[in-house]
Amino acid sequence: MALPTINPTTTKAWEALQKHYESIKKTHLKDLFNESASRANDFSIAWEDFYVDYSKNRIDQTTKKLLLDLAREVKLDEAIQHYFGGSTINETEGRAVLHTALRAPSTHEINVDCKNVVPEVTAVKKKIKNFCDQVISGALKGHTGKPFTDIVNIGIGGSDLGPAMITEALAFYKNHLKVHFISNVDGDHVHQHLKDLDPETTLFVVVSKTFSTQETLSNATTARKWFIEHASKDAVGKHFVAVSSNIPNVTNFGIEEQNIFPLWDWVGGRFSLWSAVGLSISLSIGYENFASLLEGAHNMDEHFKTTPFEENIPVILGMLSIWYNNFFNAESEAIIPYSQYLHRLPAYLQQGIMESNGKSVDRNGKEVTYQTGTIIWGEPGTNAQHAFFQLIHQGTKLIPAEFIGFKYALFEDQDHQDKLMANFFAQTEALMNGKTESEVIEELSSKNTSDEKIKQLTPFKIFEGNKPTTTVLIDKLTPKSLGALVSMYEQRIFVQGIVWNIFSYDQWGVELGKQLATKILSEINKTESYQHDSSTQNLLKRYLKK
Ligand code: G6Q
Repeated sequence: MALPTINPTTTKAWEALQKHYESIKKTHLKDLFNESASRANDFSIAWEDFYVDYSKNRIDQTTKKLLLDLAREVKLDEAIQHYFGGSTINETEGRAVLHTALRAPSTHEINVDCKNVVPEVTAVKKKIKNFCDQVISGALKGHTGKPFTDIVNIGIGGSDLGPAMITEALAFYKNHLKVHFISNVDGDHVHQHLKDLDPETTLFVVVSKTFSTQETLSNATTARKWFIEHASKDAVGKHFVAVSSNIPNVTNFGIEEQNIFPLWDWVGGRFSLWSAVGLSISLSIGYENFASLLEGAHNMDEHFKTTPFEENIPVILGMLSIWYNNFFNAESEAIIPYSQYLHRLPAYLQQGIMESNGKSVDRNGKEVTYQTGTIIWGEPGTNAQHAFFQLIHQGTKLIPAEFIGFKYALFEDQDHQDKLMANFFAQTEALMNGKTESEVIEELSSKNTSDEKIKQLTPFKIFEGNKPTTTVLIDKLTPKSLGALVSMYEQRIFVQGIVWNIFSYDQWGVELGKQLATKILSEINKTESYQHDSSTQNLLKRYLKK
């Protein structure tokens, strides 16, 4: 076994944390700040252009010590070595987990089964660079000699969410190419896009690690059919490229081998944007920017690998999440980017976090007896403030929230930026402080409200506060800082998976989903018939009655 298999609840630290929780659970954050003038400094980390302030969390020095004791007792340090060293830590699929190798400099040596994988990674990067340079410059042309104007990424899950999120997030850096993402097997998705595309100037990038995913193959087939109808079969080679590790399936589909960008089985789908799966990112922002994205991620990897736990951003964030999930029994966490560019980040992280750590069997093959996984949700601020923030402020649930913001705006509109960031800072302060009864009464009195009205309204206007938040303040949204941010979350996923003693890098639930519809589809196509429960039977009957 490459990874330790320690049940976290059997550790001394877990027991100590349980006791400690009883003593701190009612303590108000305001009191923690009043007790220590150095709290903000004590519980924050400055790293490169990141400033991570976790002082508005319901912790004290003892909490931090015990959480890090827990990390040590479950042998997180040993696990990190195995992870970066290329051990087979994805045991249920018999694979290493090395998306970190995709962003390592070409001088590094990372061995999988005694073979250094870095030269292969470097060769594929070169292929990506050459291809993107040619498409962007217009040197590579469509079948009628026109340069490409539109790129269509066809993929789903890990072959869609990462590239789509990053392309949106780095829209400021993009070139003239328009990038589209088609993922859903819902035919309206593909046809809605196709209707506006020009077959002479459109390049399709079919992304599927396995090249056997129903959604992607259906969408690619429909796109190919549309292309042949509007152009010709012979021209397919000029307009379709693929990213896959299944070369035979791709060539069977009709894409030539030289137009295939390979990836490896040690790259998990949801961690694959750093590989050729990120081709559409590189096409959209140019290879140099794509390389900066990788560089930022690599820098965070190094920080994670080499920094003592006390100052290690992913370790601290991961352990805080464990604290709320397993001791406060928090049901979910919010991620609120104060940047419209990052509007797809919560959805992207939902996959990374919930697919990786949504497991109920531990690394010993036994059912876990504690909560794993965290439910992630969020939307950009300030929009989120006008929507679900009410529940975070005054609802009955404890929702730890992460606020991500940038010091500098990309269009340098200082007026907007100041307003945006005023909200950013005000919300975490308000979530912490709340509003006391006397503050509410004072506020209402100052508006000449009658005593009767004050009495009636006061209970509704009180905010308990004590809502934990973590603030990630970054200088500027650049490819490099975004790479570091995404890596920060990836490494946090790893930390939590190790503590929970689960395998974070398989996804049998997704595999099941891939099989389920096949049976019913054959029934809809009237090639088979099966027995179902009466509910499914009725629904199918209704669907088939046209
Ligand atoms: C990610 C998952 C899943 C996967 C898609 C697409 O970790 O495994 O989201 O990325 O199912 O798979 P293919 O790339 O093989 O089409």
